[in-house]
Amino acid sequence: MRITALPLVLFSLFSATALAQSLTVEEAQVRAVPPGSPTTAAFMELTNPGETDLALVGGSSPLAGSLELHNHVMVEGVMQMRQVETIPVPAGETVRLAPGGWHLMLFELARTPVEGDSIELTLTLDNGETLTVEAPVRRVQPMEEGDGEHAGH
Ligand SMILES: [Cu+2]
Repeated sequence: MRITALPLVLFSLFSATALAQSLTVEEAQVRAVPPGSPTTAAFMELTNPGETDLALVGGSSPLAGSLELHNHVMVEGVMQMRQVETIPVPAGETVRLAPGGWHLMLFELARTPVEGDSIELTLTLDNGETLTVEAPVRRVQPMEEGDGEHAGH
């Protein structure tokens, strides 16, 4: 009895977690990079359907030794990449992580992500919640505008 009850307990815990999930993640993808590249980037759309402002505060991936939140900013006419503490996702809004803007930066890659791979990404929110998504590896177009030193990255 005790043994058969266990999966039910686990199932209800997972259900509770899923119901409590406060951000939805769509279009998650990891950029395909040439062999030997030390870094890659991940992009996605984060939607906050709730009434509480949220923010991404960190993340991790089995692919990467470390993961940082980044943004691109214009500095004296040149697009530069900056590490940021948070990526805000205000209540009722969708925030797009895309080339030339917000993105996740993956460092110390365990292997080269190639098209067809699926990469696990775990996102940490400021409310303590974590979201895990599977992101396919795609060839992502470089940012449409600007040709700063981080273009194509
Ligand atoms: Cu970056």
